[in-house]
Amino acid sequence: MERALLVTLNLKDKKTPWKPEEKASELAELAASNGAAVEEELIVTRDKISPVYFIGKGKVQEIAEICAQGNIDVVIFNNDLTGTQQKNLEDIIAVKVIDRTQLILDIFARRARSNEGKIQVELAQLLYLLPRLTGKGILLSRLGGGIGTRGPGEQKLELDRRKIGERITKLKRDLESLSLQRATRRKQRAKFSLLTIAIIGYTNSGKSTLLNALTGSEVYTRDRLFSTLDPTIRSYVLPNNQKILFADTVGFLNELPHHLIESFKATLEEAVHADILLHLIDISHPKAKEMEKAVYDVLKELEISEKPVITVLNKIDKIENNEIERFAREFYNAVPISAIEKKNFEGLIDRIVLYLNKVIKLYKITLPQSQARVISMLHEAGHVVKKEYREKDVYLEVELPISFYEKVKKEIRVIK
Ligand SMILES: Nc1nc2c(ncn2[C@@H]2O[C@H](COP(=O)(O)OP(=O)(O)OP(=O)(O)O)[C@@H](O)[C@H]2O)c(=O)[nH]1
Ligand SMILES: [Mg+2]
Repeated sequence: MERALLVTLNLKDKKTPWKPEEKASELAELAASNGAAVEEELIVTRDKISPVYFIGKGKVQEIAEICAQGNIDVVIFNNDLTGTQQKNLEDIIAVKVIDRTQLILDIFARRARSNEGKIQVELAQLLYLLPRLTGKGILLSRLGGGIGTRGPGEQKLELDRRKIGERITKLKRDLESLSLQRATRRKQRAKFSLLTIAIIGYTNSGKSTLLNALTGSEVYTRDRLFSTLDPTIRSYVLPNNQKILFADTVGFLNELPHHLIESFKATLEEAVHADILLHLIDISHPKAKEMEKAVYDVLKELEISEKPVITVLNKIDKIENNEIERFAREFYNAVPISAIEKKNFEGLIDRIVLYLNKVIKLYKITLPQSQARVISMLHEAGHVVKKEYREKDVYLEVELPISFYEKVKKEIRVIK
């Protein structure tokens, strides 16, 4: 276990929705989620950021002493550091110094399972590291392994500048070809796809637990940040026998670095292509309101804030009953549930059906009986309200996702 010292900056006069202590406690959770032992947490108050040491030199020397006395292995800063700051800090502190983004990337590297996920993480790691490597390659290798030095699959990250360049070119090429394959697969899937609801939300809000409870699947859940990295999709049959899909997705975080979102577009793709977003909020968390905002910030970056969103308040088993009503009012029109105790799933399903009506329309379709495959497809994707055989044709009244109908209307040779 690496022994960590955490540093959070408190900029005077800068009002943010998260207090320094709250930011610090989230950093501690991130570090612990990554297997570090948090030994010390410092909050440093300053007027402005120093380009040389980020914080004051006196403070850096203090940190160096704490590190020496406490056998600290790594100092983690809660803000992005420049290469110069990082190098200057390491020169004085004499232990490895990393920042919040590197910590998050390290977590992602250890959680990545899919081939594409691994390439995305390593690429993001190297792109982040490259401009920060001023003489640091030697230092990092001298200071050994651990957080900030490992890529996906526990392999050591490349630290040689020249080799990094080659590696980046290769990873980009691999990613491109994978992305082409993915686009083809998605096209095939989209042609006959079922309606998809993506479960999104802040990390640790209970997304995987909800997917498991609804669909009886066994996605790994744990009380730590970023348990899920690769998306899982499972089918679900509504009370009217219509089949839909639920997608579990990677969790969001406050101030998720922009380029990190960029490199995770593929992982977030299920959210991007979903018909409806189910936004899960851990209502028992004191920062629930701010977390909701952080999620909307990411949705904006992904350019999907216009999608229909069902807000769901999770973990109501952890709060008082009278509070549930207050929160439901506060979070406009939200559905309160407990994923773990399967509380109020009826309410959730009712709401989903209500929303489906917004993205579903009733279509009247006549087509030849010989198109049996298409007919069964319409049964799968929609809800058949009426079906009549007329000579060689079938007349169907079927509720279909608008997006589905738009995609397949050419294929199904509709006879009006
Ligand atoms: N008390 C309570 N705990 C819950 C509930 N739902 C989930 N949890 C717990 O919350 C923790 C996180 O659950 P996950 O399902 O892994 O959360 P997630 O949103 O998938 O998290 P990431 O994949 O890390 O983003 C686990 O310890 C769950 O047991 C709930 O309704 N009530
Ligand atoms: Mg999860």
